[in-house]
Amino acid sequence: MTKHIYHNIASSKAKAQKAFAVLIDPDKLSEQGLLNTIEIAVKAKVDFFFVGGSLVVTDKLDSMVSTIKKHAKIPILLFPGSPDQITPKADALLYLSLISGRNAELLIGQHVISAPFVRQSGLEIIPVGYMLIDGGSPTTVSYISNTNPIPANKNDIAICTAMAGEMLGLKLIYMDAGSGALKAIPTAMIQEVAKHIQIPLVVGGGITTPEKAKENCLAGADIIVVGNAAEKDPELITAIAAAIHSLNK
Ligand code: 1GP
Repeated sequence: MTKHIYHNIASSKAKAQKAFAVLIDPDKLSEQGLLNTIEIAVKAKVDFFFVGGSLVVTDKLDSMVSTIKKHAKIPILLFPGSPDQITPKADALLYLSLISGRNAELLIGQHVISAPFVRQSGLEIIPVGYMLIDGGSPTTVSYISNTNPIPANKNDIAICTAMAGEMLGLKLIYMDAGSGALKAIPTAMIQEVAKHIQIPLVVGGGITTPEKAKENCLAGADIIVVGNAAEKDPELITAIAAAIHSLNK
């Protein structure tokens, strides 16, 4: 397997090309729902599938990744809530360190326990500084991770956290209000964080409109992630992809 996904993300950033990732939560989509989402995503030229969730209670991950592989060439990046959400059938692993929190397990503990298995998977490993931002109500991820999100009006904390993540050598910063967040991350915070880091910036959580997706890109996000809204209305994928890609020359 060639490991070129991060290289492509970084070179897109260098060219100011914006990308769209659709998040697939294996618990939430039926087989038919997945096929429908794949078909729409292929037509809309979606750039990535992220697959995973903070709490996955079914064992459909492996078969869902196989189904995506069978029907699309869109790269599949695992976005695991825990080390058991890893399958070598995907293309890459977002190797998340929850740098907004102070839960040692999610900063390093689970990485240590799963290291041999992760290495053996052959997946491209992309080290990610994962930052939870308060989205207005407790989300599954804030509950499960047992961490406090960064308050949505504390730009300075977000900036310093992202800067520290970059200086630690992490390759992406992912700012997330959490799946289904009431409020998406404020544009001003995205703008401030983007100004202070060189590495690509991923933004997700509570994004439900093409306008917000585009606004986030203009503020400096490089990859926009949408899960919930696309589950409810898969056609939204087409509109959001068009809005994001309209910024690319
Ligand atoms: C969650 O960023 C993702 O981790 C996507 O969030 O499901 O709210 O789009 P939504």
